[in-house]
Amino acid sequence: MINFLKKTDLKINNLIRQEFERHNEGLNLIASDNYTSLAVRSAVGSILSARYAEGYPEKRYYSGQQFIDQIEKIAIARAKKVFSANFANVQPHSGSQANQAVYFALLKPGDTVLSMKIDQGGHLSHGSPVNFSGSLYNFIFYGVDKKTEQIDFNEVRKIAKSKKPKLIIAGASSYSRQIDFSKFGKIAKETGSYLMADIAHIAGLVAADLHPHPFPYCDVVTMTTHKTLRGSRGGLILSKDKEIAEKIDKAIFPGLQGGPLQNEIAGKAVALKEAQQKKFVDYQKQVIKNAKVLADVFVENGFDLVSGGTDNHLILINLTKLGLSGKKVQEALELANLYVNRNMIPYDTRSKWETSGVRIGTPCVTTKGLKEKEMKQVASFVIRIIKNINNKEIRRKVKEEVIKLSKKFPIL
Ligand code: DSN
Repeated sequence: MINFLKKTDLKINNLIRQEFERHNEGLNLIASDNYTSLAVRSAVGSILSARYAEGYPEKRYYSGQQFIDQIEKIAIARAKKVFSANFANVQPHSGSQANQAVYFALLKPGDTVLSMKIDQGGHLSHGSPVNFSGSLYNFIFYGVDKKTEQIDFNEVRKIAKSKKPKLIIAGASSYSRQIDFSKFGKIAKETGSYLMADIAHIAGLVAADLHPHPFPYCDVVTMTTHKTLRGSRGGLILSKDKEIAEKIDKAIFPGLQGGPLQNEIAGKAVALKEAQQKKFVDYQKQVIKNAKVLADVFVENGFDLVSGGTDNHLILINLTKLGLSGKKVQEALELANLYVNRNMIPYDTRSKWETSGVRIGTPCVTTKGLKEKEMKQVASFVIRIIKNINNKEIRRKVKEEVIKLSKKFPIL
């Protein structure tokens, strides 16, 4: 495939090649990234992108959909099976559009929604004032307990009881602990609210039964398919009741989107088949083990982790006592080919741009094949850079070691 590109567009071809090499000479520790299988990539790069297919299987606007329909039906069936859902919509182009569709289906502008504070683990599309969600709906927030840095269910219940939100959102983009959907479910029942789980980050762990499932506690579940789930880029919406599922289908099309990305849907179907295999479960177990090794080594070396550790695929380092910003650490690590993202920590005193934390995740390096032994090395690379933040010689040495390690585990 790449040979066609080389002939047609050398510039783009070279940039793709360089990006490929960057992955083989570095370690991607960004918690939301992952590498799909070549099978998923083949589906995504296939002829399927040629077609418009507005509508749903058996109810399309254009002819010639017999194979497209079968692919989408398989994706739907697999999504329902993997996540024990009654209904699935596999068409959202992204996680943000999946969330948008749920709001459009269940809410009216101005309705109250209770979600996790963005700077304590929540997501932009969970009510940030600079996002459509925060401008159209009345978002109110719960946070984490100051001491445990874990979700404070007393606070969730208290706010929910006094404000009676139409929707409660359980889900986060930088939270290293298990989310107790049953507790959220109880609260939502008490207050007559809809409950939505956004499992974008943990979808792979849920699929492998290594994190509690959001059903039967939630009415609706959204996710992206390209993070821990290791599928093509896109979103997915699951629901429990027919009435809600029908509203969501209408919200996606014709409400918000036009033609679905059938190539990405095929990639989702392939990933959902892979998610039912034992080696996927083994991979997810390793993702968690690797994150725990990182957490242990950081704690042994005197680092503060938000909530003290991890139950999932990520850790959040609190840099406050080191007097460093997340931005400074992210940039120093990048110079040694170690990729992380700066992240706010609960009750952060620095801005979103600077932050007092960095988020480190294990999905990519685990897909590459790194295990506990190598994760100890990875932790020591990060620690050496942070502890010698301005030392160019140490950075040069670490970079050499990173390249050596990464090259032992090439991506496909
Ligand atoms: N950008 C994703 C993340 O890094 O968590 C969320 O959309």
